[in-house]
Amino acid sequence: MNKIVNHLPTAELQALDAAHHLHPFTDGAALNAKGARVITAADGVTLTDSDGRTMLDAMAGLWCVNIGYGRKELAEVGYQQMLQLPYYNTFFQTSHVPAIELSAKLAEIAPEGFNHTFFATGGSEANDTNIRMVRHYWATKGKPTKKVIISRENAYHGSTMGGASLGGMKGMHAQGGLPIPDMAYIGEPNWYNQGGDMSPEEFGLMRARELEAKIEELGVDNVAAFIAEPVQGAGGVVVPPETYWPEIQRICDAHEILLIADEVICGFGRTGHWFGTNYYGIRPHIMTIAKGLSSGYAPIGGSMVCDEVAEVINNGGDFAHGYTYGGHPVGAAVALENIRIMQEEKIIENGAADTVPYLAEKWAQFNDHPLVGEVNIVGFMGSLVMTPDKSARAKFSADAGTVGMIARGHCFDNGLVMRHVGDRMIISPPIIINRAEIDQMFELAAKSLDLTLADIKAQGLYK
Ligand code: PXG
Repeated sequence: MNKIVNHLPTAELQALDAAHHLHPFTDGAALNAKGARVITAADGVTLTDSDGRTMLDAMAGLWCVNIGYGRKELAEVGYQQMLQLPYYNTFFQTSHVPAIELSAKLAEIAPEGFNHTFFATGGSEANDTNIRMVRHYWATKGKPTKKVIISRENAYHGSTMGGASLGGMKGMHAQGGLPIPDMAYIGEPNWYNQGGDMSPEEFGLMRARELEAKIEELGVDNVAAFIAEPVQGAGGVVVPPETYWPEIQRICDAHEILLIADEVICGFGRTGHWFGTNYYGIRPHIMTIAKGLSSGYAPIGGSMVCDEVAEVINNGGDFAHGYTYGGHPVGAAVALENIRIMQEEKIIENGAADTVPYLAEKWAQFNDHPLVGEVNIVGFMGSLVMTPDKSARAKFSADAGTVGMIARGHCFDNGLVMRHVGDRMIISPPIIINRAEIDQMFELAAKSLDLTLADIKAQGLYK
């Protein structure tokens, strides 16, 4: 394969990066003082940086390279599509082949009753679409007061004004005057950190019933929808107690509101199923999709809507909404090829039968590590909660994230990209990861946890 290796030396790239590039979710001054790690190539589950160092990417980029790096078929399809039709839109009575074929393919793989997609270029845009679409839906049905969207604390639904407002991250709301009006929040189903003396099952029910209480408090005539990730991803791979989703479903069925499942991370095999919705048996009205839809090879996202919503939107006159690059022909062609490969190679089915249980078994071994208070795993997404005292589910005396940052540093130094969210370590590797690579990931993670434990003992953070 022709790898592009004629780049500038790392120090020069870092200097240019510091001089001209503003990074997302980054303390710019701190980054510029040390220089960014520059990734130059990748193959399978392995990244290469500008110094030629390799790392096992246990985050699949940003939860998206589900099919793994280096699939030439996707490059070929993108190239051919650019030659054939690099751009056209689907506004003003036109359509194009990749968007048509992708929308039909999505209808085939999605849960029953999902036959329509409104395209965007990523998850944030798709969630912005959802805000406007659910409000337009209710207005079209003669209920214009149904506007409030209920979400959850610590949820992540994107970084646009709409997406970040739907999200429940306080640090994000604090910047830029968020949330926008008509948003409401309930607690997150995070038993480990918030469940106190309750059993996980009791806590799951309690959190779900906050939705019912919130609908009653606001008045159902004012509530448009509830949005949630089947498993919270960016919030730290927070897996809800088993009682949670059935109770949420009961509440949504009992009240006249729409359920939006944000499948941006959970979709396309991440949970060992096509959608997180399949994993939990949830019946949403709308699903947000992005990331694994194209395995990150090209930007594309969308809102899949159930037949009832599609019918109202289709018959509600002009829906005055759309993005220049929504359903971009190259993104759509690449997504189609990605899904073709997933289907033909039975990537999700084979994973579910083999590597999903294998990873779960390996990951569960971290229960025995002295630093680990809880182990979570659903399909190919997992977390480890670090604690100075397992039995008390205690927090560290240092600020949240201090120990997580130490662990993340050791991971990088050992050639493993494993992220931290506060003091949780999270993984979301390409779903094509094989058993040998899972073993390697586990060994590198174990080594990094051991080094972290030694460090924090020396610093007096572990009793
Ligand atoms: N919904 C969910 C559930 C997501 O995880 C988005 C929407 C927004 O998608 P776009 O394509 O607009 O980024 C996401 C994105 C992190 C991290 O730190 C997670 C995401 C994005 C950036 C960082 O884990 N998820």
